[in-house]
Amino acid sequence: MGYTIAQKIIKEHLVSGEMTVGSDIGLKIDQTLTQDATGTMAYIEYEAMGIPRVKTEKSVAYIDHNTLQTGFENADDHRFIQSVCKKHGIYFSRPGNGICHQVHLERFGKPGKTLIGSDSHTPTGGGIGMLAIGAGGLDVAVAMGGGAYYITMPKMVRVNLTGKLSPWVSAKDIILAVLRVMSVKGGVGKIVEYGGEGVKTLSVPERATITNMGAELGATTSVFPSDETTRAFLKAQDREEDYRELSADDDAVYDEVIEINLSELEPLAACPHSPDNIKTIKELEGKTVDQVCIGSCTNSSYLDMMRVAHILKGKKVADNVSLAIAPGSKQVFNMLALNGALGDMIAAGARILESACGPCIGMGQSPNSKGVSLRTFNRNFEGRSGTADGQIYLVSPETAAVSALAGVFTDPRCLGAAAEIEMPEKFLINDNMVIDPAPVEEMDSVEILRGPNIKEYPATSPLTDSIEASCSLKVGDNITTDHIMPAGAKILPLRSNIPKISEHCFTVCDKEFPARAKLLGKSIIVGGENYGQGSSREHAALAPLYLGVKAVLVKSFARIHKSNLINAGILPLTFKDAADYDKIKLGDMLALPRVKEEIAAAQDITVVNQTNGETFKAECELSDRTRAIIIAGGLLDYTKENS
Ligand code: MIC
Ligand code: SF4
Repeated sequence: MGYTIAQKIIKEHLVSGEMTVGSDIGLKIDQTLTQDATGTMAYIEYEAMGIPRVKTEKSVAYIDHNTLQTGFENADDHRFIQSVCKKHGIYFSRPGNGICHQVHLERFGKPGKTLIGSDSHTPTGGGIGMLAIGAGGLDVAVAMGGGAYYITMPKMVRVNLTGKLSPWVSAKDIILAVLRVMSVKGGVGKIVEYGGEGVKTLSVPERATITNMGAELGATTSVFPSDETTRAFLKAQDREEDYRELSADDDAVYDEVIEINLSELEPLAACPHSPDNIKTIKELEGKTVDQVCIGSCTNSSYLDMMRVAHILKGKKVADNVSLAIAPGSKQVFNMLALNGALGDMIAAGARILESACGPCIGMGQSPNSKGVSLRTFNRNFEGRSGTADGQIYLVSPETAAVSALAGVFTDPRCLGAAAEIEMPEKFLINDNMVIDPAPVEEMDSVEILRGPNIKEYPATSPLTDSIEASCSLKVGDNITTDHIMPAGAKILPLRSNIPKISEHCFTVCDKEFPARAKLLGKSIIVGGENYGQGSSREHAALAPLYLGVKAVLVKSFARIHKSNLINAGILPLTFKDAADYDKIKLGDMLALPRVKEEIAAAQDITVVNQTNGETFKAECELSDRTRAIIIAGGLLDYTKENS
């Protein structure tokens, strides 16, 4: 039996476990990336492990999220990360150099290598044939220290691309079409591999748009083959030597196959408030638009920006629209500046932003009240834009640009014949915003610069024999990490200060939650399906840990959040019978009388609702390793105990 692309990379990197679906496998990690909003905590954790120099082939720290410096906090964090990088052997990508995923694809990603990143959109690297996975900061810290990264061996999904996109239909429309088929939880426990004749018609950045938004499917990762198009991209980035051919064997076996005929696709939008709430632009045509934002790690490549500039050239943004554009990297930005495309954007009336996440993470450009905002981004969760009643639609750069000119939703196919925009044969290479680490002989003399906002990792404790705690919060299905630990300009600067950031935990759902949880001292959160979807932010586990949350009892979990809970020593429990969800109310006193014994013996967990007398069972799906982590009180304690 042949192998899929992902299975080939896994096989080459397997350090423990067996490649059978559902088994716990350990992978050797070649590269890591962090961004600043998760990075400070990841480096605090790395320091706590006491390993002098990273053991990976390449580790890069990017500053791209917290670039709005409204106080000392973010700038202090940047300096902290920069000094840690210098000391411990990590490359530092300065603020302004671009969004981590875009820059990593351009300058560092290599086909066939493994990459984990403390950001859920790390699978962008799948566009270049990497096995690139989003993880919690602590997992990334462990990998930097040379430890393996553990996942559950996923199922394999093949998306067969046939045909060729029509003019003005784009890669974004492909992934929105996949989301329409699979939904935001359809990818949980799976790797999505793209194949078929249609692959050849897509450039590397277009492939990366698709693998980036595999995160929205809940998939472990997504991957494209590495072929002549990949070679040409790497050559244009002046690193052809990094090329390696990679494709699935003809007799590779997939658990699921999805067919997408590119020729039949039309421009699509993900409507508020979920990336899988798909409509065609035709259905929305004529609806008034208030704001358009073009950029983010999904759609800010050179090709995207050139198409946008082409559409805007010689035209004017509609009076009712505010158009903001953020090129994804310094490389892209600089090329647009030199070839005149930036001038076309400015002349049309676009507001040009720095190369960073910006509006995607609520760092500025929040839309007006009830504002309709068309964004080329990847997430449109409620409130994420910074405007609680903002109506965010996710669309392609082409749809965004024509709609910005028209002032209403407009199908870009009205532009007629396709524009002649080619991938450059040579990108502009200038890595002067990447700072190298200090040579080994100088590392000891590097001083770590710690600002006053940087606080310690919250206290953990080993699992107790039993737990008695009230239900401090009851929520429904598809709770995102933006619900649990909101971001935005006000809260993001607190990412290195868990006591402070925890005051905002779950306030989107219930303003009283932080105070109530703190008062209770220990408590349990109850939720529905796909709990914790979205971001990899471990703060969504660390803030509950700080607030005394002992267990989260839900119908199902999203992958990264579940492992962040385990890393923080919080019990991830699922209802054995989903109907038992109705047997708990906010404030009920819950008891897990034999929890430690049951966890140790891999048995179901007994839950007693002492308030109404109901007793039922919950599952705690753990591997031998994660069981030991939970019993130890989290991954930091476990790592200390085992080193
Ligand atoms: C996001 O898109 O939600 C983020 C901000 O990039 C997060 C990381 C974070 O919360 O810092 C992610 O996707 O993991
Ligand atoms: Fe940044 Fe947005 Fe991409 Fe997250 S999704 S890495 S916030 S651009």
